[in-house]
Amino acid sequence: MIHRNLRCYSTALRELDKKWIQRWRNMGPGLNPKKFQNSPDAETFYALVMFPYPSGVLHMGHVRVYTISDVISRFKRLQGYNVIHPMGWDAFGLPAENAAIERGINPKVWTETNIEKMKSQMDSVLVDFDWERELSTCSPDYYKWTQKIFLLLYEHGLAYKKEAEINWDPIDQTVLANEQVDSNGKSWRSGALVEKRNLNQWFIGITKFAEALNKDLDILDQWPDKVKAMQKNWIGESKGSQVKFPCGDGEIEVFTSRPDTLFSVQYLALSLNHPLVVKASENDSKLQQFIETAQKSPQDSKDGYLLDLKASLPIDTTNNKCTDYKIPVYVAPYVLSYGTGAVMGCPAHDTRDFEFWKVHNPNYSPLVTVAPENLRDNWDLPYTQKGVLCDNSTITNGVDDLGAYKGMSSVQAGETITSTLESLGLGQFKTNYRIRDWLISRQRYWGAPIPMVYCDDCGTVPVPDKDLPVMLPEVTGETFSRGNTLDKMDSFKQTTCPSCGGHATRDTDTMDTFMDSSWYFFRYLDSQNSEKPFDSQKVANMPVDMYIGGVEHAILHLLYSRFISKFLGSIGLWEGKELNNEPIKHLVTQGMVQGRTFTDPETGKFLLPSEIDLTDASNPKIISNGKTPNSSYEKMSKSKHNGVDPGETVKKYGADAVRAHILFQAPIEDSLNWNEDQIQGVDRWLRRVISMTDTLTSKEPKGDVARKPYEDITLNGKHYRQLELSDKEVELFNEANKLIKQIDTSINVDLSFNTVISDLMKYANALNNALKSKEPFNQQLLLDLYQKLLVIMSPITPCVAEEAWEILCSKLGNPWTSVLLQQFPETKIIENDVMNYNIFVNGKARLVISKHKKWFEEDVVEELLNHETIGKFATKDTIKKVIKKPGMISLVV
Ligand code: ANZ
Ligand code: ZN
Repeated sequence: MIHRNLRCYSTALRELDKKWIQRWRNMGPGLNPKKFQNSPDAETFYALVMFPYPSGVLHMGHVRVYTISDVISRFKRLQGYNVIHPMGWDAFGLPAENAAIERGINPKVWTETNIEKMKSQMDSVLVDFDWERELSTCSPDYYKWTQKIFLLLYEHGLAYKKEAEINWDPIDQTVLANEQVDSNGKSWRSGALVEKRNLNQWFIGITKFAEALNKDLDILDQWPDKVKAMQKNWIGESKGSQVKFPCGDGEIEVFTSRPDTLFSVQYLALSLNHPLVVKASENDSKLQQFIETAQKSPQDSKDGYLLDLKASLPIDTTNNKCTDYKIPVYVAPYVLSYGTGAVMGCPAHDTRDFEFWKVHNPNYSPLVTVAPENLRDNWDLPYTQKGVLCDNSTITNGVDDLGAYKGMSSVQAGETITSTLESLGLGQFKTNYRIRDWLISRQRYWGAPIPMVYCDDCGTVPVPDKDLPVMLPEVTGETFSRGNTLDKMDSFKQTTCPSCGGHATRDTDTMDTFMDSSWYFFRYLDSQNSEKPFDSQKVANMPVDMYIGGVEHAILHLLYSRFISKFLGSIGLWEGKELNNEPIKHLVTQGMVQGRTFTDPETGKFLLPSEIDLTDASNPKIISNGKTPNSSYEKMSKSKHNGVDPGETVKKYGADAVRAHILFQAPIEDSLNWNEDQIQGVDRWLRRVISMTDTLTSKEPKGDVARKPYEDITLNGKHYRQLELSDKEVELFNEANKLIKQIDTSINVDLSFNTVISDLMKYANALNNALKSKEPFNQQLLLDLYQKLLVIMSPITPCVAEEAWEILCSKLGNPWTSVLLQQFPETKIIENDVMNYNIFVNGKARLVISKHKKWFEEDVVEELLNHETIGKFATKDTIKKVIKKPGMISLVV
């Protein structure tokens, strides 16, 4: 009798984990809750959790997010859905390659070992994934299809090669990702000052989808606003005009969001790689020097280099001194290479332009052409708001004469100016996007090879489908040295041209790992397909119903996933019309797990837990000197000594308690401050729930209590015709049902699991009080409510629920079937149906009895005549008339 051992509960709860993991695993297919499916035509719920990088260690952040998705999945299954809850591995990437370089381990072996470790750690927290759908992005039968998707992009003109700037580490002779360059512009590994180099790289044309990616954020009504705002900002839609400034024989085209400021232009600025700059630098060594320095060092927005070029305004207003004014042209690193790579400088109306102008032309004041409508109010330069077009007659430093434009509002002027430009062939309305095409080439070994070959005769040739995948060659630790590993492996690099059969070389770069993760949620639905990435029929359950993961992926991963899904939809690989080919209906971002962090108040050094005396948790002391350390909650990390090992915690308290604790501590979007003291409360609750089986089954059913009649009720699927409940019982029944209803809402509407746990605790308390109460409670009712409690707890604390369920079954002599196979209980509230009836005989009140409120509709006379009090005043023969109303029966004799 395991539950008796629960006095020493932490050991016993841990034993429950082992017992049930074993039992569930060994159950036959029909009964096995892990394999359970609701009826085949039940609705499907696709619960997706961001797949991890297989680092080999599961941290508390993982445990939190998997617990959330697991609990949601289990609830959905209880509520009749067929749930898809897959897991896989985002297995390409740098750490594996670094392990190979540092320790000579084969990245593949390293990755596979880590996957096995993490899988068993996931098991130990009872997370129930569909392992038959498992995928790993580094396995050839996955990356074959990543390569195929690349080729599809290429076929549709959405993959192209272009020279691009990369971060080059001159010591390690390798390309670095932006994240590997620190804030001082140095390599994270070698410490070398990182250089910019131009390499021929593959780009994916995400900008062609910019408009849709921006617009469709509006239909994602179940995404956090915060995430949508970040995506919007990243895409950076800007409505404005494209304007051509005549310059020499040609024109310089700029994009501006403020065409109304055209007449305030005092200079133009070009990006470092603008074609005119490239041309000018050919015989200008000073300019070359300027460009080189600007590329190396972090960019100062006030840097500039004056070119030997003059431009003029494209529109001539009468007597406008601007047209005489020859506009200087600068090269300025603050102008980025997106849009047209050129900016019109309006010192009076733009802060950056104002600062730039002050440095380069301190003697010329900014030229004002837009001013607030009410000039009497104070206003400063730069005046960056919209307003009214004004000239010198109204403001100092204004333009001499704005002609017809004078007095127009910014909006009106912007439209008029752009239309005029359009008629002159010197401009147009334009929507611009800040997002740039996606550079996917990585000079790295551990990634999916880019399936392209280069032939002297045929040029760039895609690898034909029949030759996919382009396999990563096997390596040993020694294969790695400085530079690009694949580029140095001739066996890989040298190949034959698929088109002419002559000699060719392979592309030796691999793809950005965001390519791997941009489509994995499709593959889960058809993970064994050896013919194509996935079958359109098989992915009918897309879009994903709920996607749970970290907010750190709010921009890139989610944007790339949305883009690739839209692309795959646009070429008919799947049917996602319902949501404009958006892959994710509901996005949930979970908060961080933070650990208690101690630092020395004098040195600021992070202290080890072993250096702190926590006898009084609210008043910690540094053991060595008795001083009070600074204490805070911060993101768990090794360097801060504030991490908590999930394995240890599960060993100590059992997985159920850890899961419930995690959910209980904070709403899922908030950060969770890990405070183990509070697991005790959860433990007590779980212990109490199991121990209730004792009282429930040992108590003699108390009969013979005066009960009030009650209509039929259905409990736990069983129908009780004559169950009679006392007021207290109705109260308990109603409380339990209200809580169930509330829990249902918390799960399905609010996603508020901390309140689910507190409601379950309230429920258990109410039941426990009833069990302990002197007043008798109907045994059947208590059993039913208890069973419902276990069913609702089972998604969160499966072992405790299953254990109690089994004990109950055995004590009641019922055969056991897993609690995990039950259904979420229906709820019902019993209205208080009982009321007092006044019984009158010939107008005199003779009796008060409590009856069902509909009792008066029945044939009450016979029952009344049999009552000893009424029987004294009336008999069958003397009755003349009966008046029946709710609460009142009047007999006239
Ligand atoms: C003149 C002007 C006057 C501007 C003014 C703004 C205010 P958003 O809407 O954020 O995209 N710009 C255009 N291309 C650029 C580039 N390649 N690199 C850096 N800056 C660039 O911003 C659009 C504005 O950013 C444009 O409008 C342009 O400056 C600048 F009172 O033109 B504006
Ligand atoms: Zn060829």
